[in-house]
Amino acid sequence: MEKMAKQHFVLESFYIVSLVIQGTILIVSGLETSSYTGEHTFYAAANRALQGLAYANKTLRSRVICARECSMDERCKSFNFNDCNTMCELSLATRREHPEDFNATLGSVYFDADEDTSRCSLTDSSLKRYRSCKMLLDAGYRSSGIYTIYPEGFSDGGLCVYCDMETDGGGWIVFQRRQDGSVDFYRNWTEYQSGFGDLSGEFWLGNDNLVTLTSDDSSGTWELRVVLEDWEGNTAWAKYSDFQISPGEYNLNIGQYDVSSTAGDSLAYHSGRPFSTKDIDNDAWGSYSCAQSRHGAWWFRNCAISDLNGEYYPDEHTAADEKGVYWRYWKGHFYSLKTSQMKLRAMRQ
Ligand SMILES: *[C@@H]1O[C@H](CO)[C@@H](O)[C@H](O)[C@H]1NC(C)=O
Ligand SMILES: *[C@@H]1O[C@H](CO)[C@@H](O)[C@H](O)[C@H]1NC(C)=O
Ligand SMILES: *[C@@H]1O[C@H](CO)[C@@H](O)[C@H](O)[C@H]1NC(C)=O
Ligand SMILES: [Ca+2]
Repeated sequence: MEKMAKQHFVLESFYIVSLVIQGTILIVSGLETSSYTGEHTFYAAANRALQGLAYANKTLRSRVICARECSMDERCKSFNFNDCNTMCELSLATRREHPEDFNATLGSVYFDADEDTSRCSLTDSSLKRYRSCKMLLDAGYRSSGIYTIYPEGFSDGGLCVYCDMETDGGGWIVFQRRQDGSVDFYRNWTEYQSGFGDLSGEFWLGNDNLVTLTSDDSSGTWELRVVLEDWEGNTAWAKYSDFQISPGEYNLNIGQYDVSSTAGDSLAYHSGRPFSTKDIDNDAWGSYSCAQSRHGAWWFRNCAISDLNGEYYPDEHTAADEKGVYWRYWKGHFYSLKTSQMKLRAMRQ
């Protein structure tokens, strides 16, 4: 194998990737230089991950930087790099030690020092491209996590999503998550349009992605599920049929509220409304800006019966100004919730 003084990144056909790192490493940005002694060769298995053995997770720019992190830490025996969300997971063990956890994972690449690892690649020809989390579930992918899906209307690279494979039968594409306030949700139109945050933490998947997903009716209509948690650990949910987001102003279209839901219907009030953000006021209340006064971004009418993109409070906080993360018919509009998730699933696929 060819060796170079600098990092060397060989991309062969069929995803067999080798990475040789020796001596001084110059990181691509050109700003950061770091050196260490020793020599590390990592072999790659595409579309594979060693699951459940990570001792550290980091969002890093590339697999080369992830390789450097691993080679600089004595504890690190292998790592997974997910191209979809550029997540680098360092592990204490290798696939040989835990073959039962060495699973097929679309979009992830597993690396360790074992030459034979490159034979474990799963190539495109042995992998199907699935259009949704539901199709992945039906194909046997049972763990919740980050996957690349290939719905109609997206480019070849597909769409990187978090699939919830457990709730209510699984197969849900999560498009909103609040859980700790680590991501600011008081953002502008452009940011809500393209999405923001971190798929393994708090995020908004993006209004354009929602339009593209829900406009593909080749797989039937979509259902929406909202899952909420209060500060005492109680949970509640609300489910709706025929969820669709329109192009243009991202109007919220929802059908029937599932009467067996436990959270109450705090979304019907917003049905049909366009989206509003702090910089684009599409609410029904004249020159007053609901998004600005509520510190949120939602399908506001004369403001809100729910606003799950409101300001995150580190406790229930009696937000008398309705600025919190709330769902009125469950805990009222002064109660800011601990967690919220919004997810969609194709009803027939
Ligand atoms: C890996 O896949 C196997 C078989 O599908 C499953 O039993 C196991 O739980 C998976 N491991 C993890 C950590 O998800
Ligand atoms: C790393 O992330 C995975 C999911 O991507 C999670 O299951 C695991 O608990 C995380 N590990 C650590 C140490 O944060
Ligand atoms: C939206 O916010 C981003 C990030 O803060 C900023 O770069 C961008 O200029 C803003 N766009 C508008 C139209 O204000
Ligand atoms: Ca207004």
